[in-house]
Order: sequence, then structure tokens, then C-alpha cells
Amino acid sequence: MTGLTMLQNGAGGLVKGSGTIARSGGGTALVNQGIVAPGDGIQTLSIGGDFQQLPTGRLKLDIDTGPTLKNDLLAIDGAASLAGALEVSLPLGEIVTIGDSFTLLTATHGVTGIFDQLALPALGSAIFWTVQYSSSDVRLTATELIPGDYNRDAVVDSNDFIIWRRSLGWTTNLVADGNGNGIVDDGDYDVWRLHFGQIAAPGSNAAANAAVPEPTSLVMLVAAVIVVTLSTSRSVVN
Ligand SMILES: [Ca+2]
Ligand SMILES: [Ca+2]
Repeated sequence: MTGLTMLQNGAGGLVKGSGTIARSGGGTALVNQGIVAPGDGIQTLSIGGDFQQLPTGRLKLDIDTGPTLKNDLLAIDGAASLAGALEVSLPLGEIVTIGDSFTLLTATHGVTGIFDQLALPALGSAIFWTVQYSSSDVRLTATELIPGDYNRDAVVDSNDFIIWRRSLGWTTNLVADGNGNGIVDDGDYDVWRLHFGQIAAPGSNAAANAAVPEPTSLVMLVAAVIVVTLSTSRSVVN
């Protein structure tokens, strides 16, 4: 499909199938405020021009892990500007293993923005999805969960400590329950400290040990958080 003007897919609209949506003369070829779903089954939808997804837009893609990895692709010959939702579906019963990686979108003139909401296939407890945005594509990778990575960003660092400290004592929302005993407690701090500095290596079962913290920097970090906590509670008392 080629036209002189861009295609506006409004809220409630659906663009699906394969082939190419192109705008002669360049510029934005497709603005999505509804649903864009490449394929019937696993297929590629090509955009000849820029693609823009607005906050109400949803990009729905299928992935398949058996017997070989394959996925829907939005192939943009232009720039991609992203917002809204990314929704990925996997056939029931198919297994995802660590390192499985899917290039969901390519853009020859760059990718800006990110998806605001993610709806991704459920995974086991020791594995999670990472969505990686590069200047030319968006990739979805099944990544090994390193114990202590409480914010699920594939690295164990001070941000995970902050999550642990904030949820200390909780028995619901157990994202920082690193030792799996049903409560966020001191044991989960030990798990975090033991794995501090580790980075999940996509595509392998091994997690690289990047750096071991100096005990003094740990103490300083703890002290900094305690100071913040104290000043917060003081302002509440006053
Ligand atoms: Ca982390
Ligand atoms: Ca625990």
C-alpha cells in the first residue's frame, strides 16, 4: 500500500497483515493510536517511511520458540518513535530458555522513545525479559535472573539495595525476597551483597562478575540510606 499522505490508525483501529505501508516522498508513513499487529501467524510488516506510536497505541507481536526461534517483525525503512504498549504473545505450552532473543522492530533511521507498558509472556522465577533499545532495533531477550537483582535490570547494584531497604519487612510484593522465605528480611540483604556487581550476560547461563564492592563503600551506602530515612521520618514527626 503506497499513498501520498500518512496513514493514521486511530484509537480502536487495527492494522494487520504483511506487506508494506509506504508513503511516497518520505516522512511519516504510519501513526499508530490503535493496534498494529503484523501477520496472520508469524510475518513481517514493512513500513516505507517513519513510524510513530502514540501513548494509546499498541504494537502486538507473536513470537515462537519451537522448533526454531521466530517472530513477527515491524521493519521500518525510516525512523521509529515509540510510546504506548508492546504486547508479545507466545503459543501456550512453548518453552522460553535463557538467551532466547527476538528482534521485534528494526528502523533504518533510528529508534527514539520506549514503550510505556509491556505485556510479555510469563516466565519461570529464575528468568526475566529484557527489552533492549538500540539505534537500529528493539530486541526482547530472555535473561537469567541474578539473585539480588531486585529491580530486574540485569545488574546487581545500589539501586537494588534501595528496593530492598524500602520493602524491608514486607510479606507482599516480594520482588526483593532474594532468599525466597516469604518476607523481605536481612537474608535478602546478604543475597544482594553476595551478588553485588554481577551483570547478567544475555545469551549465556553465566553471569559475569564485574566488580566486588569495597566494604567501606557498602557501609557508606547503608549510612546514606539511613540518613535519608532519618531525615524523612523527622520531617514527618515535625
Ligand atoms: Ca538491578
Ligand atoms: Ca527473604
